[in-house]
Amino acid sequence: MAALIEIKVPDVGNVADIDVVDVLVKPGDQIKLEQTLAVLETDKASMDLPSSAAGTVQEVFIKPGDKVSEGTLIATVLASAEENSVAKPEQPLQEAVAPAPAPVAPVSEPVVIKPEPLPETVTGGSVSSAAAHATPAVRLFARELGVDIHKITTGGGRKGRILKDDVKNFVKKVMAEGTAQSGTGIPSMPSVDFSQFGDIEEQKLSKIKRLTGQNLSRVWLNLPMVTYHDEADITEMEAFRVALNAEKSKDDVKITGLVFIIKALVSAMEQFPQFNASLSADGEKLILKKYFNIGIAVDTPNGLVVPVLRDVNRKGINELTAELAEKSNKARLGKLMPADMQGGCITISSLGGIGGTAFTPIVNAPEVAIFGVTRAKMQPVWNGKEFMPRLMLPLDLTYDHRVIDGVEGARFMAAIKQYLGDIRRLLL
Ligand code: CAO
Repeated sequence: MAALIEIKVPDVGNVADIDVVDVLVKPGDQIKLEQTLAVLETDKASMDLPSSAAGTVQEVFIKPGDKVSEGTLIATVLASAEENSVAKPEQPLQEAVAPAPAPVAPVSEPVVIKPEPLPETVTGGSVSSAAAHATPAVRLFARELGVDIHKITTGGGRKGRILKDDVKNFVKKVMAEGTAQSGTGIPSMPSVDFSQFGDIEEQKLSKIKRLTGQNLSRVWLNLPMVTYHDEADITEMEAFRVALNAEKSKDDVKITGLVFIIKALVSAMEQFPQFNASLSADGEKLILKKYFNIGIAVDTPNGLVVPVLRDVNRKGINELTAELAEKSNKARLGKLMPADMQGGCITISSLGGIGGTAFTPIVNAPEVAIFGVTRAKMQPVWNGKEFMPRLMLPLDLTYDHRVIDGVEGARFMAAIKQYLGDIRRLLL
C-alpha cells in the first residue's frame, strides 16, 4: 500500500524567510530517503533539505527564489511500504503524516568556502552566465559592491553556488591584485627564482628603504620630470672655503662646499618663487611658500633620509655648517625625529664627496624641484684669450614640468651658477 507523505521544512532554529536557492527534484522523480530535495540559504549558511521519505515525487511546492520557514510544505512523495520503512502504509492517503524530518544543518554552522578560483581577468577564460548561480540576495549584494557575479566562477555553496562570502573573497582578491599593480594599471614585475642560476642570499630591506622605494615609485609615475645639467665655476668659492677652514681650529666642524650651494639655492628661490612651491592635489593651484627650508639627502646605513634645514635665508655659513653636521650625524645614528624631516621646500642630493659627472635625481614631491651635485674637478676653461684651469662643479636640476617650464629651469640654474661663481652676490 502507498502513502502520500508531505515533506515540510523542519525546525531550523528560529530563522524565518530562508531563501530557496535550488530545487533538485521534480514530479515523477524517484527519490531515496535523505536525498536532497532543495537547497536553502541564510545570510550565514547554506543547507541541504533532505527528504524524510523515499518514493515518487508527486508535487513540488517551492521554486528557487521563494522564501520558506519552519513548516512550509516542500513536496509530496508517494511512498510505498517496501521502499519506505518510515511511512505507514495502513494510513489513508489523505491522513498521511510526515515522519520527523531529518535535521538540517544549523544556520550558525560555518560554511566551508572552497578556494577562490581565479577571476576571468586573471585566467583569461570566459565564464558563461549560467555559471553564476546565486540567490537574489547574493546578486543584490554583489551589485551593491559593483561585482560582476559572472566573474565568480565557482561558489562555496552546494553545486558551486555563490554565497555572500564568495563575493567578499572575490572583492578581497581583486583589491589585493590592485595593490600589486600600480594605480595606472602597470603590471607588477614577475617573480623570478634566481636560485636556479646559482647560489643566492635573501636580505630584508630596511623600513626606510621600503618606504623610500614606495615614495619614489609614486613620484616617478605621477610627475612629468625633466633634468637639466650645467656646471658652475667654483674656483673662487673654493679658495674662500679653504681660507675659512684654515682659520678654524682642529676640533671645529669644517665648512664643505655644500653650505654655499644651500645658500645659492635659496637666493635663487627668492628670485624665482615658483621653485619654492607645491602644486595643490587637484593640480589647479600653485601654493607659494614664504619660508625657505632645504632638505638634504643623507646617506645612512639604513638608507636615504632627508633632514630639513629651516629658515636657511636667515642663517649664515657657520650656523648652517654646524646645523648640517648635527642633522647629518643624527641621520646616520638613526636619531632624527619626524619633525626633523618635514617641511622641506627643495631637496639637495649631493654625491660630490663620492664622485660622478651627472645624474638625474627624482623630485621629493610635493616639492617641485630637486638639486643634484656631483664631484667638482679642475678643467681647462676658455676665457676668450686662453684656457685657464678652473674648478668646475657639475649641477643637476630636476623639476616638475607641470609647474616649471624649461626656460624657467634654465634661468634658475643660471642664477645658481652666478651665485656660486661669485658668492659676494649672496649679500645683495
Ligand atoms: N666636489 C668635490 N668634493 C666634494 C664635493 C664636490 N661636489 N662635495 C663634497 N666634497 C668633498 C668635501 O669637501 C669633503 O672633503 P674633505 O674630506 O677633504 O673635507 C668630502 O668630499 C666629503 O664631504 P661630505 O660628503 O662628508 O660632506 P658634504 O657636506 O659635501 O655632504 C652629506 C654632506 C650629508 C650630503 C653627504 O655626506 C651625503 O650623505 N651625501 C649622499 C647623499 C645621497 O645619498 N644622495 C643620493 C640621493 S639619491 O637621489
